[in-house]
Amino acid sequence: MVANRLPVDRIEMPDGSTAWRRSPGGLVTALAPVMQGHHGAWIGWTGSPDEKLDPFDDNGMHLVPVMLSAEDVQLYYEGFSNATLWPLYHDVIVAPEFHREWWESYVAVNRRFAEAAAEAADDNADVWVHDYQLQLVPAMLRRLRPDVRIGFFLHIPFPPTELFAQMPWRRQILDGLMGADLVGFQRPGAASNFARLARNRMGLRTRGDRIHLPDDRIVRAKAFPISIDVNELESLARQPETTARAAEMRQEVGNPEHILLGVDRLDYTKGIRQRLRAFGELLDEKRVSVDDAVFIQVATPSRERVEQYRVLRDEIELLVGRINGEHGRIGTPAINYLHTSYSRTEMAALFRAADVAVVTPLRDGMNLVAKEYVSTRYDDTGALVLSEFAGAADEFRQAFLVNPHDINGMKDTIVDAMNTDERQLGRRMKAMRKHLAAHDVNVWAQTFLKALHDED
Ligand code: GDG
Repeated sequence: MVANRLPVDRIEMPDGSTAWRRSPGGLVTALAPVMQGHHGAWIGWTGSPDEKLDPFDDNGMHLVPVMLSAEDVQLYYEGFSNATLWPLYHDVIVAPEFHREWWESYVAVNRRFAEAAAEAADDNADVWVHDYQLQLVPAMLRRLRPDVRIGFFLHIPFPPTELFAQMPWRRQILDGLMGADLVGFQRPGAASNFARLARNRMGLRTRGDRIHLPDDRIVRAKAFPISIDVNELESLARQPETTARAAEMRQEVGNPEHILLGVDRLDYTKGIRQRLRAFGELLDEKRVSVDDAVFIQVATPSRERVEQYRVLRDEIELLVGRINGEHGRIGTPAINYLHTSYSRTEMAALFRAADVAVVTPLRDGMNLVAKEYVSTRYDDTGALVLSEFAGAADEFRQAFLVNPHDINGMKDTIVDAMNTDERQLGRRMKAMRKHLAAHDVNVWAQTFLKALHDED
């Protein structure tokens, strides 16, 4: 496995020493058993700059740290990954910045990851490379180790060709990805964007999901929609402590008839502003009142050293302040805004407390929060308002689908979700839960790994 981050977080022990704890999150949960079963190595950064560590074993996995200097973090990670690729691949919601020194750092760091992978992989190993930070690794690794089989999975969207074409280093990125045997995307549309580039920019022949390279090699490009560890969150949600905590949360916000919930990294792709504006206007128009509806917005701190994220935080906090100032009362704010990170158990309780989950990204590869909310609704209650621009919308056709750019449409749909009767909501939720149960993250990982070995 090759990913920007290792699947562990460092924790400080009381005696001042450090230990490692498995990071939360579906990807790690899904892949840890696969890795343990295969004595696999995981190559990635520890998350602290300038730290040189030898490989070590943890939880049955062999972890191989890749060093990033403070300068690499600034240029490769915060720069090229998060201020060039991230906005470009998310439909240019903010303008991507193109800086040659960021690119040079991206190339150098990708080479470091490829070399570490080349060294760690057994003969004829399967190597699975993850995400936009490491798009050059497949070709670099193939040059070093022609014997290994290489899969690549992109967790974020892959943009339409017209947007991708802005990238000054578009050819190098396509060449990098073409080093893989299998390139996986969240949605079929992303795979076709990639195939179209292969035809139009690289002059390659494509047929179905197969791209034919001049050296007779075949690269396959296909959708593998990611999922979550359904049982993990559902069993947390079913615990009596969680039920009690959810009831307590409802009490704490004044026991309103409707609790609406948003949970996102504080990121401009998530449509937080649009959804809060919609809620604010519903209050302005008296279609909703603070007596019967409260919005809880968890905005997890994210990428705080990147300028665009600081600007976004100010904008959202201005908007929350304005709405609360206009519509809140003592002890009853219209929006409970929480710029912090919660434990998994608190998250499960929040999902249980919420009548309506409002998930409105302007663009999102998948969006796991939508799946997590559904996984906690074991009694088929609750409503999911979901953006058409999230990958999850391909699977959750029974959600209350919205276009987050259309504020009026979003207002109507939110009101509709709040007022739909229980039976109707139950039918919708049941259908979504059925889909989710059959498509959890283990199925995703197994399907990808099997496809990596498919010859046809
Ligand atoms: C990228 C793609 C794709 C959030 N706040 C807290 C917390 N979270 C957890 C959520 C969820 C995860 O973080 C966020 O996942 P998303 O999928 O919603 O979004 P990205 O971080 O942008 O992820 C996305 C994903 O990769 C996987 O391929 O779906 O499209 O952008 O699991 O629950 N978790 C805890 N406390 C918080 O405060 N514990």
